[in-house]
Amino acid sequence: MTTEDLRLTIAAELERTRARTALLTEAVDDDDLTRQHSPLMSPLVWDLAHVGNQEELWLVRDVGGRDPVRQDIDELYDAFKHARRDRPALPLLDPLEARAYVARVRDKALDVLDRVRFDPGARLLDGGFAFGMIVQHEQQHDETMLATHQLRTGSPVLTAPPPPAAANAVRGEIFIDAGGFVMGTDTEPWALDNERPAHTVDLGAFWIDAAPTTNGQYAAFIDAGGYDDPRWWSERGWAHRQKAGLAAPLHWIRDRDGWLRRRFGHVEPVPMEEPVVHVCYFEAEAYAAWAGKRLPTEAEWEKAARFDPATGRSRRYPWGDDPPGPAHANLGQRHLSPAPVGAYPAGASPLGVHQLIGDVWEWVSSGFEPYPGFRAFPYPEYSEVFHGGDYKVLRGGSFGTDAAACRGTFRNWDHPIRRQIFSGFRCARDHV
Ligand code: AVJ
Ligand code: FE
Repeated sequence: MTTEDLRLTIAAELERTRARTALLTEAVDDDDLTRQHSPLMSPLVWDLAHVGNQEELWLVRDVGGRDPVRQDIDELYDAFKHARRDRPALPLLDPLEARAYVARVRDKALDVLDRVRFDPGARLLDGGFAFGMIVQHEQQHDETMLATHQLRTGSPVLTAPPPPAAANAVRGEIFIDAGGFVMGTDTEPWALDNERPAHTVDLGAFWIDAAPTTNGQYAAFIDAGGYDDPRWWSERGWAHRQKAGLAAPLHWIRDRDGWLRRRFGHVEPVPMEEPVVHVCYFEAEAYAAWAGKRLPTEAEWEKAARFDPATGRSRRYPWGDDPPGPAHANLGQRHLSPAPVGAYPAGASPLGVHQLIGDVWEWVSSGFEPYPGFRAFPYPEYSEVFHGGDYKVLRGGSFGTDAAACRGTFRNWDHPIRRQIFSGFRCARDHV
């Protein structure tokens, strides 16, 4: 790509991303923007100004070397200074001020983009990385804001066409033979520090489900008394299940003749062919044990998603190296729910594993730890400070994840009790 093409690509990505942010923050009134919809989430107006503040810090001040726009508010929008539950009480910018602030920062960032030289010697700019990082950061907060929308009560404000139907439901397991594969990347230009470096991992043979666990399968676990049987739960999982009173995925409602769910303000029957969403790690782990299986490790998940047995290469995505299109995966808030299993045959891996990318984030059994040779870049607060903490990895992105923030190598993480995120899972088992 020429420098001019890179500039145009970045400008288009920044603009496309800001349109999503605008949609999520203009769909509700000022009261909904400034109130807290859950103690787990920031007020939407905090996410909005925080996105602008990160853009100011990295693109305007660091890359551009420009004077600060609003240095006085850095502290308010530093995620490490104030817990989410405390953010509504801060003297935040109001919606009008926040919108003006992010627009002012964007003007300056675009001016920096016009003049910047993408010197391959400057690691922060190589391949446009700093801009890519800021695009991904905003998209990640957009997904967080979408989760806040899901927690908001009241009538629906977001609309999108339903996801595609499945011509053939996908069932069963896929065998992945023993052998090494390359995990992580050195070449993906916008890959974040935790996806690097590429390294070979040797794995034994295993089986992995061809599709994520569906609502129907999960409902069978509930019907079988899975939530009341400590045999299926880890010790921590059972303690949490008891304390939190877990009995079904978040947003499910028991009805006389089945299950309903609340989805972005709509109440509807739970679609049994869709991947289950809004379950925590402990619920995923319990379901897998009940099914006589286990969760895949992070390496197993990535091998299933990227390894091409014909070439021995690791692909960027299950379907190949092309960026995600609408036929490959349910990404980018194009739809406001996961799609039924089998809805994306064009997105399957060479071995026939479906819907690894998009639909639901998939809990894996691994904790969030650095790859061998990891180096924090460009700042330890993105990944490094979370290593060794109480976090489980999630892979593959959800219907609310943008393609810019999703790859075969992309790593997300959260506390094992969290389920307000768009989290589901698929099962695996040893080959015996
Ligand atoms: C990688 C999704 C866990 O949302 O906390 C946003 C991404 N980092 N701002 C998060 C992130 C800084 C992060 N996750
Ligand atoms: Fe952030």
